Amino acid sequence: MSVNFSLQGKIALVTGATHGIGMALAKALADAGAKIVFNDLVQERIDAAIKDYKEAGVEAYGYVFDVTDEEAVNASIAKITQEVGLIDILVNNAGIIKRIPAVEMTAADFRQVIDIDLNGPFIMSKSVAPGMIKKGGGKIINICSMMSELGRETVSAYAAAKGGLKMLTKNLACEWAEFNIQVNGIGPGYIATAQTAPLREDGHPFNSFIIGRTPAGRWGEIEDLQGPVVFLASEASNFVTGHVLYVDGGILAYIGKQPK
Ligand code: NAP
Ligand code: GCO
Repeated sequence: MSVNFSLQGKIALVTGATHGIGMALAKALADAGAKIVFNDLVQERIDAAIKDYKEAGVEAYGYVFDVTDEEAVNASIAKITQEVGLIDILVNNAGIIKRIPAVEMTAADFRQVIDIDLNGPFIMSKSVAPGMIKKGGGKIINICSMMSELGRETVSAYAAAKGGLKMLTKNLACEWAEFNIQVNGIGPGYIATAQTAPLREDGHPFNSFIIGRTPAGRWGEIEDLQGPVVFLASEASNFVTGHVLYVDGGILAYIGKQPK
């Protein structure tokens, strides 16, 4: 049985991929044969990332646009289509988190997280879908979170956005299946990146808490996400849609260490 994990001849757009999880996902897609397109908010970070990709042997095309700006997204997708080609794979990775107790969080802070983490993926998906339909199909992968399932103190906006992103994933999967577009999510657990650094540094008690709540007994590494993204971007997952694949070391399956 030859299962096709190859992405040869495919064009993948990964949002927010100048570092962190996004860059790791883009490099994995490139290793599987995809041509990489990515975006960020700042040209300097795009330029630095292109150098990083080149050092890793990846030819990447960088564009500056804000995923929440529908006009800029549509103009950029048109430019990408003209300069690189129609997008086969979209990874909605760009996202922010604000850790603020709900009673202290302003509506503006809440709106900003929802805008980037939920509206952004909608705007991006809506913009690339016509090209995918034209090509006869495509893959959309939304980077959700274990906070798509669970809450914790201070991350109300983020959990609401990622919970919504899980349902957006399921809904677009239903709407676009007839066009052979598979829409899935990846739900990372706690991954060691710049975004979670504040929770791990200087003996932060959260560090031992998470390790104790994770059956695998460790923080995830960005490399742990690379196999799952290639699977969901490839023909190997053509009958998988509306699914969120949790890459969390078992944390969502675990009630917690039982008392001795
Ligand atoms: P990160 O280091 O904060 O990277 C996020 C990226 O998104 C940055 O490149 C950022 O660009 C970009 N971005 C933010 N707002 C944007 C906008 N409006 N338009 C375009 N790009 C924008 O985060 P990460 O840890 O790599 O996480 C990446 C994704 O995984 C996020 O969606 C996050 O919620 C999710 N996730 C992370 C973890 C974890 O443990 N780290 C776990 C589960 C899910 P700038 O650098 O220019 O700001
Ligand atoms: C937090 C963390 C988490 C992770 C991730 C977990 O403050 O709880 O930042 O939200 O980023 O989303 O899956």
